[in-house]
Amino acid sequence: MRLETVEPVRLADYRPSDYAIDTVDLAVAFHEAETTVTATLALRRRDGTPPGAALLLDGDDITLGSVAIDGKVLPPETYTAAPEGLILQSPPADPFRLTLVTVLDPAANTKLMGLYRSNGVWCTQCEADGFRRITYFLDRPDVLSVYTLRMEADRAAAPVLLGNGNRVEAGDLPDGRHFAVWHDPWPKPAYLFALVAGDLAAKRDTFVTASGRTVELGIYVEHGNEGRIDYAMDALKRSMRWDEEAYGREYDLDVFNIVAVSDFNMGAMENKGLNIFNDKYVLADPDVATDSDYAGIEGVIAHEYFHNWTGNRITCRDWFQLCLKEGLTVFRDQEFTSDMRSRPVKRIADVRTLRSHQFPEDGGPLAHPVRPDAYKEINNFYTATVYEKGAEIVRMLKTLIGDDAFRRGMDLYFDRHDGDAATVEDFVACFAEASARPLDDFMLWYRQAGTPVVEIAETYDADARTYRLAFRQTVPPTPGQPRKAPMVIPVRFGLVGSNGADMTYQAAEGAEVRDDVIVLTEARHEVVFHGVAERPVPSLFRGFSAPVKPQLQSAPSDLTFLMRHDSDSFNRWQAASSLAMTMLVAGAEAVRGGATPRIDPGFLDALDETVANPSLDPAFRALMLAVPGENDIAREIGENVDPDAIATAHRTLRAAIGARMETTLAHVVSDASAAGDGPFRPDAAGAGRRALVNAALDLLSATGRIEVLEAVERRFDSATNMTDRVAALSILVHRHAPGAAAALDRFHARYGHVPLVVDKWLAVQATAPDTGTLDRVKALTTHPSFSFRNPNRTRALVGSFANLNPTQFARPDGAGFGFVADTVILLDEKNPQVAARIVTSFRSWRSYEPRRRALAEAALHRIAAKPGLSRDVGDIVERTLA
Ligand code: B3K
Ligand code: ZN
Repeated sequence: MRLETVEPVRLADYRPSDYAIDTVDLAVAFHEAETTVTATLALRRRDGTPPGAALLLDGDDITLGSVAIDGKVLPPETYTAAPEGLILQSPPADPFRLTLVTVLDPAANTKLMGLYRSNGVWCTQCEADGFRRITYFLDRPDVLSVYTLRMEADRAAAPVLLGNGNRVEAGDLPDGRHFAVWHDPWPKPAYLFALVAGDLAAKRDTFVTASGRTVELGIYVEHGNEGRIDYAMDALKRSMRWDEEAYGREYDLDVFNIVAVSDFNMGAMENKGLNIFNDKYVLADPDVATDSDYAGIEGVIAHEYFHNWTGNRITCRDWFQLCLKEGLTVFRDQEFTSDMRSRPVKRIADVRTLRSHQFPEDGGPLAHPVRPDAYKEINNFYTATVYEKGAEIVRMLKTLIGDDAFRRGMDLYFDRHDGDAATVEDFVACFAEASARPLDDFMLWYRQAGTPVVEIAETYDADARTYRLAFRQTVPPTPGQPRKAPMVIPVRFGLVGSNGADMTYQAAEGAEVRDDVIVLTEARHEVVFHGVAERPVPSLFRGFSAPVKPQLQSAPSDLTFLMRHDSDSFNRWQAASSLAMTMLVAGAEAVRGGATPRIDPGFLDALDETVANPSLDPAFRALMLAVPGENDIAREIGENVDPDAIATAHRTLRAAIGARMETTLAHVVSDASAAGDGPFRPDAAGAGRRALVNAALDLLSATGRIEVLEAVERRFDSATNMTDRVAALSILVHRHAPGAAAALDRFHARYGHVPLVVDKWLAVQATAPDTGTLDRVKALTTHPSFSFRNPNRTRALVGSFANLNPTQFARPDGAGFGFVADTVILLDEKNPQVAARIVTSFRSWRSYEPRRRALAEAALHRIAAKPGLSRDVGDIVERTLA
């Protein structure tokens, strides 16, 4: 495919479909060799469609059996059928029933879109455009229909038959076959359709809603995983309760099922009443899952469940509005986790993710607005920008209008748009109405790509007792958007006095200043605070109140002061992070010039004091110890990047922390072992304690002392949970401990039969920062535990290598780029969506130093030149090179 020839779909061209489909009746017959689907669609002209207007249905790789209208088979000359679409030239003027028979081969469907087989289980993935791989359809989110699904299969091969909605009938058929009928009363777009047929184990439970209805819950997994469902079930029930309490949203069907499958392109899918999950986000027990796996399960279960209202009951008019459901639902799952765990720790974690995933996207060739205005391949727009920046926009709305108006706006949204396929304008209008604040200027956040930079300068006038903050914002140019207008930026702030407490002031002018929020609306503001008793230390963008890059030339002493005293935990962490970043950027520069990086002893003192402070949450202390990563430093440097110099600076700082804080870190470790493990609990407190100890060990080992590595090896063998075991393994491998190779073998011997744990084994090896890694990764592609057919395995090995091993991916000889390009070319034949994701690891290629830049560019051109490249990969490569 030559991608230049693919016409983009444009938001400006949106118009409703000519026809509506009120009901869909599907009969699916599963057989080992093939699956037949008989779809009967009740079609009707929409108002304004002239009688006889041609009907164009979407298709993708469809093998058609027959077409009938109102029960009469159509002669072939009355329609045009191709794998990618069906055209009825002159359909009946009155409502009619169109019956389509299609024949599918799910086992051959390696794209994992539409109906496919995962480890013997038939399952579906229809978002964004997979339903058209099952039958011809108006496959767009604004066509809502009521679905009834009848499935029949061999009872032995597929004792479990699940669909959306409620099960209304089931029974036996001759020849060992059986059937089930599912009906979903809620009209929905095709992307929310799902079915599952297979031999699965289940755990059942019930949930009683606030209004007293009992909902049957089921979580289905492959046999052998029955013992790993409890945590997911608990997370589901907590999510259901939380949505009632926080948003007044109750569940609306008699059953809610979750199915975990092992081959899945992304995390999970919110199909109505039948969520289908990547098993990584369901299965857990302490022996196989880490604390971050548990947190991931809790967050994704909540996210998909919350979609029942934000996504399903209110869906999107078109795919440009994707952030309407995704940004909002990410915001809701973030809030859920904050309520379940620690709010500041969750906020820091989310901001780290935003910076590591969204900022590079926003600052590179793939930058796009949270609501894009054109796309060639919609599946490439399930991005950090749509999801994470989309969530930041909702958070800013809340900060701007306040908690109460935000809640009223949400209520209004649910009330007014229930059952609709809505737009971002519909959503924002509810908040403008609820708060009586016009939000037209705020809409820019949806339209303008790029991360705003906010430069800040401060002056204190002791005689006049005034304190001035001068703000200047610029939004960098991004593809297709050379010039930008100023954005509405809420700056949550405090003026911290010398006693560490927030100071009061008498008045503020120069911008809208409300309580603890300054609202910037212009390119420049000078905000003057009157009656300020002493020069304050400014604490700005508390809680990261806007997704921007603040630039304030703070004295290091101001930052260490905030590290110690800021009442806002996020900014305590941010102060440490900013100080470390300044040192790391200068350090990388020094290394390139042949000098040694300089470490600020004041930073080490403040860090030591914080980490030694037993009154602070261990999870927070662990985050304080996590200095910015190599990719973060590269992003900050921005151009002429040399990953090796960055890695050296990074290593030097971590070794300095390990050496200076040895006593404190050793105490952290010994206190924890004195306290003993106790029974494993995957809660925030337990996870925080483990995170702190593992961060301490990691830094102690950065000094390279052999006793530390020996202690880590003992810990590896005696660990009672996967968090500690894999943390130890990673230290051993990444620090080239003498026992590393043997530890890897012992790990595989113990867990080789648990695929999700094999992923950890693959990732630890793929992220080792040494020159032998590439050969090892290549060898692992032929290991019996690895398969390119499985997206989790592929991401664990190749994705980790490309995204989390900056020096080896960007080897100066280009072999890392070359390997990833080869993999993409190979994988594109089987699974274009997964391949396209991997190509995005090249998105920052222009910021490398010239030699690596040329090598990365050549690798990209090699992918682009592959004949028959998928639209998914072609689109990413084309935009990356543009
Ligand atoms: N809505 C799905 C993502 C679908 C991705 C399609 N390529 C999962 C989620 O965001 O909840
Ligand atoms: Zn989602």
